[in-house]
Amino acid sequence: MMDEDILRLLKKHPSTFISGEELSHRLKVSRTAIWKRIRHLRSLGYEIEASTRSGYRLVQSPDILAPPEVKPLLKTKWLGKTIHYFHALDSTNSKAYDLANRGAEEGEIVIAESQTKGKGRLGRNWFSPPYLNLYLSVILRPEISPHQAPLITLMAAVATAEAIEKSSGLRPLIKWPNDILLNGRKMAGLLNEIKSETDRIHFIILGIGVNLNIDEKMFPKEIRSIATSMKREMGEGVSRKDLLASLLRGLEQWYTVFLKDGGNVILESWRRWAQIKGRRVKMASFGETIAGRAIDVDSDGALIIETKHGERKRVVAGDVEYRR
Ligand code: BT5
Repeated sequence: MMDEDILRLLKKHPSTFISGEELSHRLKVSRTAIWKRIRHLRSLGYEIEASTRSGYRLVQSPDILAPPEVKPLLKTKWLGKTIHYFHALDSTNSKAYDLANRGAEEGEIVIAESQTKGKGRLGRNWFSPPYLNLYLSVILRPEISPHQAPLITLMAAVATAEAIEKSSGLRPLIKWPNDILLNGRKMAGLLNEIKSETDRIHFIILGIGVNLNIDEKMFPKEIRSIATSMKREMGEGVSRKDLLASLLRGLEQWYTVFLKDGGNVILESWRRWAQIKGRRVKMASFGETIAGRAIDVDSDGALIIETKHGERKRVVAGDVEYRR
């Protein structure tokens, strides 16, 4: 908490110094404790001028997603009140899974500025360079049956699409089950991991990666033609922390609705974002290839496809290709 308090006081008077004595008086801690926190803030990238005579002055705040930058923007009741923040992690999902296993509570979140082993589905990789994008994992402990868990993925997709639209005015398309596309390219991906028993969920880790301020040329060659970012689509960057705050607010609202009223409202919204009915699709699912027209998603979030022989197939997981 103290970092946020110090920054709040420094930001109040951006061009003037505030003495160590005043800070220590206001926050009721020693001047040495203040100095230690200032050193910590500097290590996070805050440029803070220190003078023995006059005290401290904030020269510049870094564009980072550290709690002191994010918390003042949060408009949530419980989601994101505890933020586990890292410069680098192997994967925010792995970290969140670990924390949840040790008893972390619903609503705690993990954020990293970069990931060395960002995870996609089926052992695939999520490209996660530092300080440009969003890599977020949310711990949820819903009291629902495990077969309803896919609805949480649909919910996260809706919240992500909405947050993207709010901050850019662009209208993304949700591609079942976990992609957010703009002009046919992937801007965001979702990876949910569950720990459950047959009839009970211990926790769900909601992993969300959104490409925000990365330049097209920075994408590795293999994905350059299939990936996009907010910057590429808009021609300019966005505030990562504003987008994060708006995403967390949306997630909290949708999750509350889901727990209270069930999945129908989410499915209705999801259908508007996904426009899936009647699309020609080809799917690979558990070694089988299915081609046909998408009919809809069912009440558990599974995709229903009608093959050219008129046979209806229900698919719970897999990779979809949209065909013209
Ligand atoms: C996904 O998998 O789309 C899930 C991505 C989830 C990433 C988040 S970041 C925070 C959290 N912590 C994690 O460790 N993961 C989650 P999938 O549908 O399997 O797509 C993976 C494929 O997308 C790769 O094989 C590439 O082709 C492509 N890809 C990789 N990095 C990308 C990027 N940054 N942007 C767009 N496409 C990418």
